[in-house]
Amino acid sequence: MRPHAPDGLDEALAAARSSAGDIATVARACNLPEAEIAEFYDLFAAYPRVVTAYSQGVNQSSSGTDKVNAIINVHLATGRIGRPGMGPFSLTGQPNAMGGREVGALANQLAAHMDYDDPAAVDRVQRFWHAPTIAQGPGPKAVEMFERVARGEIRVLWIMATNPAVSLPESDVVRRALDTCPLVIVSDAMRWSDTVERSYIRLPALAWGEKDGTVTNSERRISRQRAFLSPPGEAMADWWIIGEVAKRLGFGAEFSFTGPAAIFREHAALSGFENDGSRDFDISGLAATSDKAYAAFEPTQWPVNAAAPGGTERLFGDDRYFTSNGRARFVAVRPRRDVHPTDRDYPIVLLTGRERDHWHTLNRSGKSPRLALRAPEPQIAVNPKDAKRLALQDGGLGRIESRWGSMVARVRITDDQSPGTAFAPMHWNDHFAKLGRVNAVAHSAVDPQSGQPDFKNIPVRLAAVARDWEAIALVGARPSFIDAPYWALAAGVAHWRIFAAGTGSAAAALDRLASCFPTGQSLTFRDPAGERFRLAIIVESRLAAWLDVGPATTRFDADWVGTLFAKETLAREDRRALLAGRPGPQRPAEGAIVCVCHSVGRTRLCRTIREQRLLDVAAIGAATGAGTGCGSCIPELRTLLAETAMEAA
Ligand SMILES: Nc1nc2c(c(=O)[nH]1)N[C@H]1C(S)=C(S)[C@@H](COP(=O)(O)OP(=O)(O)OC[C@H]3O[C@@H](n4cnc5c(=O)[nH]c(N)nc54)[C@H](O)[C@@H]3O)O[C@H]1N2
Ligand SMILES: Nc1nc2c(c(=O)[nH]1)N[C@H]1C(S)=C(S)[C@@H](COP(=O)(O)OP(=O)(O)OC[C@H]3O[C@@H](n4cnc5c(=O)[nH]c(N)nc54)[C@H](O)[C@@H]3O)O[C@H]1N2
Ligand SMILES: [Mo]
Repeated sequence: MRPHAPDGLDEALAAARSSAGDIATVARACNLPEAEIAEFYDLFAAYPRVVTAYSQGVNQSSSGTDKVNAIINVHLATGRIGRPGMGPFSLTGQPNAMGGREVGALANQLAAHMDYDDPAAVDRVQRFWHAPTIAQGPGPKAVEMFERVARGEIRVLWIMATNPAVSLPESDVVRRALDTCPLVIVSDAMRWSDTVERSYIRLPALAWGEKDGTVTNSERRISRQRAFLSPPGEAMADWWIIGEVAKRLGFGAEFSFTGPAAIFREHAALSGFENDGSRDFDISGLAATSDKAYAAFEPTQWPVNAAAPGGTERLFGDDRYFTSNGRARFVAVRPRRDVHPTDRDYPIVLLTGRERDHWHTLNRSGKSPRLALRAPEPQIAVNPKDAKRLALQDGGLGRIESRWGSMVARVRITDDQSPGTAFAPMHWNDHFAKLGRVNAVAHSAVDPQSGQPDFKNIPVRLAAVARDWEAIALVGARPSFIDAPYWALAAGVAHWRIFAAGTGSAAAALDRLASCFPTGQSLTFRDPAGERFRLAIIVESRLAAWLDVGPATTRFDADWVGTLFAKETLAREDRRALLAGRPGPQRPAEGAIVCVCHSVGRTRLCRTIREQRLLDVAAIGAATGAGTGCGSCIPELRTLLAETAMEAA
C-alpha cells in the first residue's frame, strides 16, 4: 500500500470501465485492429518504465483536458510516475512555454502557479504587490477574447508576441474583430505581420538573441538567455515597454526595475511568499540573486528553496502531490462527442499543424531562403484512396472547404495520411500566399477547461481546382501585389520566388504576372506552339525578373535561375539559358533542395546515387554532405535510396 492513497480512483476506474471496458470497444473507437490495442496494453503492462510523451495531437482538441487527465490517471494508477524513466510528459511547444506559465501568462492563472479558484491566492498576490485592485477571476481565453472584441465588449487590445490574425481559428472573424476594435496596440519584433498591419500603435520589441532574461524548459530547468546582438533601431525589451506604460499610468514606483535581474528577484520572492510547501513552483532560494550572480546563473531545476537550495531533479518520487491533502487526485473522464463531427457534406477530417522547415506564422522562417525554398507553398496531404475518389492530382491544386471558410494548396498524395483525413500546415498567411491560411477553415470550438481549439478535427470537403497554366517567376525586389488566381511567395537569395497557377490562356497570364515586374530591357521567348512563354527583365546588365508560364502538366526547376540574381553582369550564355529555360552544360541541375544544411538537391542526389552506386545514408553523406548536418533529411534520403534501387531493378 502506498503511503498516500489517491483520491478519486474508484470513480475514475468506473468511468473508464463504462466507456472503454474491453479491448473490442477501444479498438472500435480508435478504428484500430484489436490485436494492436492488445499488444499496446501488453507492452505498457510489461514495462514499468513508460513515458507517455504527448503534444498538440492530444491538447488541441475539444476534449484535450480529458485526454491529458486520462494519461495522468493511467500513470498514477499504475505507479508509473516520479521515478527514473517514467511519467506523463507534455512536450511543450514554445521554447519558453513553461516560463510563460510560471509568470502567469495565461488568462486563467495568477502569477507563480496560483489559481483564481482559491480566493486566498488572489488576496495573497494582491498583498504581495500592494496592488490597489486585482482581477478577481479568470479573464477570457484567446478565442473567447476575440469573440468579445467582435461584440464590442473589449475596446482596447494590446497584443504582444503573437500573431492571432493568422494563428487563431476562424481567422476571418478575428480579422474583422481587429478591424473594428477602436484601439489595437501591437508589440512585435517584426515590422510586417497580418496582426501588426491591423494595429494603430506599434511597439517595436526585441527578439531572441537581442533579449536578456531567463527561460524554462520542459524539465523545469531555468536557464539564462543572454543577448548577443545589439538592439536594432528603436526596438526595446518588452519588460521595459510595459514598465514605461505603467509609469504613465501612475505606477512609477512599482515598475522602477533596473533590469531583468531585479524583475527575477521579485518573481522568485512571490513564488515563495506564504508558500510553505503548498505550491510546486517555488524558487524562493533565488530571491536574493545579485546582479552578478544573475549574470553568471547556471541552469537549475525548480523547486529551489530552503529544503532544496541547489534545485530539484525529480518530483513526486515520494508520492506527495501539490494538493490540499498531499494526495494525487484522479479525474473521472468519459469520451465526449465531437462538437463538429463529419457529415455527408463535410466528410473528411482535416488535421492542421507544422512542417519541418517552418515556424508558426512564417514571419521568421519565411525570411530564410534555405527553409522557404524547400517548402515554398502550402500543401495538403491526402491518402491515395481519397485522392482517386476526388480526382485530386499529386502536384495539382486542391480546395479545402469547411462551414467556416476555404483555402487552396498544392496536393501531395501520400500513404502517410490515413484515408478519410487530410493534413494542412498552419504556416501560410496573406503575406506568403493568396489563399493559404488554414485558420480561415478552422472552427473555434474549444476545450471547456483549457480553451484550446479543436485544431486536429475540422470537418471539410476537398475538390480539385482547375488550372490550365502554371508559372514560376523570380523577382529581385519583393512584389507589392501579384495578379494571379493562385499564388505563393517564397524568399530566395537576392530574389523572391512566385509560384502561380490559373485558368485561361498562358499569354494573358504572362501579362498579368509581369505587371509587378520592374521596367528594363526585356528578352522574350515563345515556343512555336504558343503554349510556353518566357520573359527576362534586365536592368543595367543585371537580372531583375524572370518568368516562365506554360501548360499545367509541366513544372519547372528554377533554382539555377535564382543563382543569376547575385551576378553583377549577365554573360551571353546566361541570357541564352534564361530564354532556353535550361542551365548551360557547365551548370548541372541541383533539383529541389532535400538537405537544407548543405544545399543538396534531389536531382543531384539521384544522379550521385545512380552514378556512384551508393547504398546507404552514410555513403550519400560522404559523397555529397547531405544528411550530415541536422539530420532531419535522413528519412527522405532513405526514400530516395529505395526509389533509385527500384528504378535500377
Ligand atoms: N518546425 C517546427 N517545429 C515546431 C514548431 C513549428 O512551428 N515548426 N512549433 C512548436 C510548437 S509551439 C508546438 S506547440 C509544437 C507542436 O508539435 P506537435 O504537436 O508534435 O505538432 P503538430 O504539427 O501541431 O501536430 C501534429 C501531430 O498531431 C498528431 N495528431 C493529430 N490528430 C491527433 C489525434 O486525434 N490524436 C493524437 N494522439 N494525435 C493526433 C499528428 O499525428 C501529428 O503527430 O511544435 C513545436 N516545434
Ligand atoms: N490551425 C492551427 N493553428 C494553430 C496551431 C495548429 O496546430 N493549427 N498551433 C497553435 C500553437 S501550438 C501555437 S504555439 C500558435 C503560434 O502562433 P503565434 O504565437 O501567433 O505565431 P508566431 O508566428 O510565433 O507569432 C509570434 C509573434 O511574436 C513576435 N515575437 C517574437 N519574439 C518576440 C518578443 O520577444 N517580443 C515581442 N513583443 N514579439 C516577439 C514574432 O515576430 C511573431 O510575430 O499557433 C496556434 N495556431
Ligand atoms: Mo505551440
